[in-house]
Amino acid sequence: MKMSFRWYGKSDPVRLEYIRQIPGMHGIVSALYDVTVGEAWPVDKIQALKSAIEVYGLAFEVVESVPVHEDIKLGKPSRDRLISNYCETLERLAAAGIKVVCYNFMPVFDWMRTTLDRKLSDGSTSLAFDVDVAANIEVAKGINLPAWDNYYTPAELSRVLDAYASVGEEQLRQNLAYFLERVVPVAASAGIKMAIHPDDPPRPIFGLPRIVKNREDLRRILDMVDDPANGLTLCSGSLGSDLRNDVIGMVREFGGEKRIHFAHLRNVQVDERGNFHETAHYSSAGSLDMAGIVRAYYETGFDGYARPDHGRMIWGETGTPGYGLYDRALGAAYLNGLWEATMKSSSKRMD
Ligand code: DNO
Repeated sequence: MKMSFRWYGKSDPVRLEYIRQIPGMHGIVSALYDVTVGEAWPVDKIQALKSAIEVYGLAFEVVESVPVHEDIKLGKPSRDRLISNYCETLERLAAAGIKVVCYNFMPVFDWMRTTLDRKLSDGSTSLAFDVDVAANIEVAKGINLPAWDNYYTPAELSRVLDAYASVGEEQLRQNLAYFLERVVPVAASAGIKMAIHPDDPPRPIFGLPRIVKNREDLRRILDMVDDPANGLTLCSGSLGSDLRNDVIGMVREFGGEKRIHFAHLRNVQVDERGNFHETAHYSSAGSLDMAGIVRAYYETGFDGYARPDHGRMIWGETGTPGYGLYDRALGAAYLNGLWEATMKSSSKRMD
């Protein structure tokens, strides 16, 4: 397991010189945030990002994310040109030493929450999702829920939402298959592993189709192109915010088949209805058995990339909700501790 840390580039208030001080930190997960979605990433910008990271002795081997243009998800005629740009980006990233590319296929919105600063009993704050609040906003169609990595102006947003009126789950799946059939062979020959991120939360929002929610969805996606380069970002917090999802079982199944290339590790406190808030990484803080999840990775011989995922805001830190330094650093230390303890208490030894 190669422990990594997400960094939002030069404008991220979390500094690389601090990230390198977290014990056991292997590398940085990042992206170019100033390239228009759909355009090929310029080689000089990729190189500049790589150098900025490597100066601190950290590896740059994972990109999160190369966003998929909405026309590809919608299956519009322009998709062929956009897919060829996507392939160009993958080849350029491979040439710069990138091994894994994380992406998602969520229509319109990336992750979604109803609160970014829910106050927890210890005084920290975290991201939360309330089913009723989301439903009310959906009814009012006042789309002002917080979402990251949301690239639309309000006018574009209403246009793109309308465009989905005729795209249901089945059509979206076909559009994903079309994308994967073209992108995976290029990734495979360049030496890149594609890793789709699950829907977050793993349920439809605003009536939009969602096709990466559970074990069956993941299985269908892997079967679309049966190649190790068509793999998963297994996000414990996203999948785990539906209590019907057996995260440990998914790690064992898909990890056993070597289709998990990137592990997002975080805990959530969830109720039966799907309300949840994010917690400290510790098992005792939330609904997920983090030790069991790490054990499943260990026992399936996982040697891919992992990162602590969203943290709470603690110790007075301000910055990007979920992506401060302190709680994610505690998370990385805890996860590394679980890994070492699992390894040393196991008869099967691996590094
Ligand atoms: C949220 C993240 C997601 C993820 C994308 C991958 O914090 O896990 O935004 O980066 O969905 O494409």
